[in-house]
Amino acid sequence: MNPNYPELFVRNSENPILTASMWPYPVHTVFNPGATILKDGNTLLLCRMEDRKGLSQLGIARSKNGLNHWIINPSPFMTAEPEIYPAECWGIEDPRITFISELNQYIICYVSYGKSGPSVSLAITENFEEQIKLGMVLKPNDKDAALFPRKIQDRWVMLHRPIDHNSANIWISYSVDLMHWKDRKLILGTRTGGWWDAEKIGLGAPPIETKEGWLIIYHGVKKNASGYLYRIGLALLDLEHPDICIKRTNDWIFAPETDYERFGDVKDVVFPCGLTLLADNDTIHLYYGAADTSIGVATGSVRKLLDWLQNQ
Ligand code: BMA
Repeated sequence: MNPNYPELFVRNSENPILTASMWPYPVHTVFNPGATILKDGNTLLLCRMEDRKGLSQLGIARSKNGLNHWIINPSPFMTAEPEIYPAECWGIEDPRITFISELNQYIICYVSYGKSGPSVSLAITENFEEQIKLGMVLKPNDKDAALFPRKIQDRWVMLHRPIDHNSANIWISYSVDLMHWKDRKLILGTRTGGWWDAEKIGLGAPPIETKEGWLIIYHGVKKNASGYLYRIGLALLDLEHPDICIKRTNDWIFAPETDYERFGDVKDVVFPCGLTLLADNDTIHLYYGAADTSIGVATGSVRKLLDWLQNQ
């Protein structure tokens, strides 16, 4: 940590909180979890688990306080089913969970990885006991998708990251039935040259609704002589017109620093896919994949993030 910058997300001292060796069955790595707080108050993480074939599936870990004493399900929650969904023949990855109170269901946006590249698929679950896959909704090459928790002007809204003309930016799309998405629009693009988010960007966790707008945590990638660096920044989208970005971070706010973030299967990666907002409606637990190998959590405050963003 550099004392000249604010520490907007504070790492938990027990990080990494989840590693492959804690799993009740063989997995090579666990990372990039989606997150939610269940009706019983427990935190649920839907973790990407990569095996020694190199392919990923999704498994559940639960904890009372979202920090420690994790209980891991004895078998995966969602596996790739290439016979039914050929688009997931190389696995399913990077889930992002949104609770939709209007439907009383959780919607999981996840990456299906197949021969044409990554695509966005949806699954729906009431209680994380079982789930129903809705199938692919955004064709390859597309990923890093999450739903907003409510309809905006009578339509469901999704952020996602298509590769368009070799450029990886955050787009918004709309749907009336969750299956057909249209009116795609670019809302946040990579910057250029030496910027920390010049190579590619993508949504991190699902948007957080605040009075000031939708707070977005996104990852930005910089390419340098030693490879790619995955760091995290913020943006604020207009509440009723989320295709309008009101504010965007100049500085990144969280970056690989510790050994477990700097070294692993893919070095120098922090990659959040989920967060929980605690009962005070301010404290955030941000869950992130560290070096594509393990899972870390860092704590932040919505108020402090917004204040910092407004002063950028
Ligand atoms: C991205 C995704 C993530 C991964 C990251 C770093 O493109 O594939 O799943 O964590 O790269 O390897």
